[in-house]
Amino acid sequence: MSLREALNGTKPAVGGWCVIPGSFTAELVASAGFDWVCVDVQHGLIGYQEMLAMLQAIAVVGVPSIVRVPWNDPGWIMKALDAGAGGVIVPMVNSPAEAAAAVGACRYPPDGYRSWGPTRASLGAPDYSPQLANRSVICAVMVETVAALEQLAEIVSVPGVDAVFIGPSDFALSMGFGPRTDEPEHRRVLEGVPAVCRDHGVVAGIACGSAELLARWRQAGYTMLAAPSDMVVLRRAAAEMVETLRR
Ligand code: 3PY
Ligand code: MG
Repeated sequence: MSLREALNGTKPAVGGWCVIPGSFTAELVASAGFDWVCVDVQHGLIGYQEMLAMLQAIAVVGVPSIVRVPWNDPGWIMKALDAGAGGVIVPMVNSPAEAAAAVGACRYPPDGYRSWGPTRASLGAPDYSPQLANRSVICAVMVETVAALEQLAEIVSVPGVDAVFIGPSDFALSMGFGPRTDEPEHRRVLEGVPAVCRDHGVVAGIACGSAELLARWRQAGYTMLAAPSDMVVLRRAAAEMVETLRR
């Protein structure tokens, strides 16, 4: 199944999230049954070579992959796509112009300005072409500031924006709250996002720090739901194990 099919299915698509560098953890996360897996090169401790090996490991399992690039940087977006990511999550997209720049980096001309060189992306795909890539690659733009949210309708109207991905922590900071806030106003505003996305045929995604938050955001209408990262899962499980053993 392609990333696009996974995100546009009838059921919400739950994603695994990798911040630990290494192909084995990526393979492990991909094998857990998630609908898609993100390799996080923004806040994850992952460099380009590790990202490549992780994309290979995820592909072995047969799960769609997406890379969160470090920034809205065409060089990084194109390198992640050339390495075979099914799409990119682009941080801190604060205006329609920035969304258009992110989309343009994902699409070959005439739809964008992606440079030709699908080194790994075209492997095993004899029919790979600019048109096919333009149709299949997912461009998810992160809305994670008050300024971006104020322009949400304009951002989702940019042709080629496939998904909006909310960063609740950066959004909280931008509202003047702490990164793990549960302020009603933060929640209320984010609950309004899926309807705007739906009206424009754009997928609504969000990062979820816990299973409880994932259930909350699914209830609110988000359909691209990122589960807590490999690091969070491991840290919590290890702490629980130590606590149980010391009782
Ligand atoms: C945020 O919450 O700001 C994020 O980017 C989550 O990954
Ligand atoms: Mg963020």
